[in-house]
Amino acid sequence: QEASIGVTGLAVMGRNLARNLARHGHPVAVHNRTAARTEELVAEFGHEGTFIPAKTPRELVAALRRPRRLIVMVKAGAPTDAVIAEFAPLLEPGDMIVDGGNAHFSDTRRRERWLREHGIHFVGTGISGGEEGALHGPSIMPGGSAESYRELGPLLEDIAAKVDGVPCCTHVGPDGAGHFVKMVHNGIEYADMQLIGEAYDLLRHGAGLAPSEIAEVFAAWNRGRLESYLIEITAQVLAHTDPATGRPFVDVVLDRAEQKGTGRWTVQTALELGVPVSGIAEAVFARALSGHAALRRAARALPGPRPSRPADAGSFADEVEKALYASKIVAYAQGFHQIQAGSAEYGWNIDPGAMATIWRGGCIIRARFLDRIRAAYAADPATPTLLADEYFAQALGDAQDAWRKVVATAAHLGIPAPGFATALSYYDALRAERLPAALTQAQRDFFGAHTYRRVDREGSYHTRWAGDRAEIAV
Ligand code: NBP
Repeated sequence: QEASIGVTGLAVMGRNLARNLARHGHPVAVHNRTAARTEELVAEFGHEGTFIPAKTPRELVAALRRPRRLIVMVKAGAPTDAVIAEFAPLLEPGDMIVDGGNAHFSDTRRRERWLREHGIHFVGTGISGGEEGALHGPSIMPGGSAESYRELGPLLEDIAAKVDGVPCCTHVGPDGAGHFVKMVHNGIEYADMQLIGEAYDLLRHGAGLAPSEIAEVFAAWNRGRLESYLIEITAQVLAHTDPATGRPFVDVVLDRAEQKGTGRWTVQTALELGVPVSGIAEAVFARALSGHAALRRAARALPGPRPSRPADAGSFADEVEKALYASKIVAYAQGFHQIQAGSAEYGWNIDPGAMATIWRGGCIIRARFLDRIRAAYAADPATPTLLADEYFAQALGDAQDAWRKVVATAAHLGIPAPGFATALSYYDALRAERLPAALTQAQRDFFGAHTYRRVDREGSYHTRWAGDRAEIAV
């Protein structure tokens, strides 16, 4: 029997994707550098569907029906290049290599270009949802040629998560578009987690609630407009007691958040594109700060404010909910701005509303909220910012008093809330009639003759600051 598709790289992700494919009735050829993993998979889960084990890349390729479809699920970076170099000579024009790892989109662009010269479709694909998603239905973001999607799409849509019967998978755009969008997805995930962390911190150390009480607050929020996977698991984590000590679990975990790099890539790319993703940046920096043990130790004795408490924990929790919702709108709006900017820069023609649609299920940032983003782009596909959408503008307007109060309270109590604060600043900066950028540009002209433009006339000007201060047109 010929396999519909092959998977090489059978660690947690590859193994679960292969099982997902087999469970959906697709005969799947499986291969791993270390053959023991292949044997384990077949021995343990062989009953779930048709697995065709392969000991070598050549055997794997021989098991595939044409055009061949091969998913590579190995560690991102050099291992991906090594695997591509191994398989490419065994493939024929028209065959497809799907890289489901977390590759940097610029690597994907390079690999796509190279394989295209050999007639092979390279489909850099973002896959979100972790281990469980891979098995039960991830959110899938394939890039590559439209032609390859015609062959691959039905298979990928079959194993993707479904929301209201709609698969969480669509063709994102050419070459690196899929991995770019997956990168921004992860960046948004960083921002969302940071905002949730700040909400928790404010309720814990601002309102003095216990983790179990905060768990209830999050569980209640999860029944409202904040309903999402991240809020749901936050409630579960906060309700959990450490079996060894009987203490709240969150209190026995070292307060040092690690990162694998996709958040950092998002910010690096945003800097290059000139897109202000301040929410994602603050989240990446907050994780970095948490890890600087010596820095934190050195600063521990710095004075803080005199202790005081928000009067009423109940109404403060409502205000924090509003601040969280508003800040989340801003963080997502910034992420979607980056997607639109990347799409314009690389000519990908990405439909941002379609991204919101495929993130509604399967992935880590899945949320009811994404339906609102989908609707906003449906109403105005070319909108420069989600904040201008009628629903979001109203939600921000309704939240703003509470949002301001929460940011002020955080400052007053000495509780860091960089995510809430930067989101509010972004909101106020976009609203502002005039920005102090006028002064910045005047300073640039003063020290570097960088020129400026005027509000009342066309053209570029320079003032002779060091001399007679006369203005000259340049
Ligand atoms: P890992 O990222 O831990 O990679 C392990 C796999 O890579 C094994 O199959 C290993 O083979 C193979 N491999 C390595 Br390492 N070097 C190789 C080489 N030179 N040649 C051939 N194979 C090589 O696995 P994972 O956690 O399943 O993730 C797979 C990909 O999916 C990664 O890119 C990851 O970033 C991405 N991803 C992961 C998650 C998640 O939740 N874990 C979610 C979304 C995306 P071996 O068995 O012989 O050592």
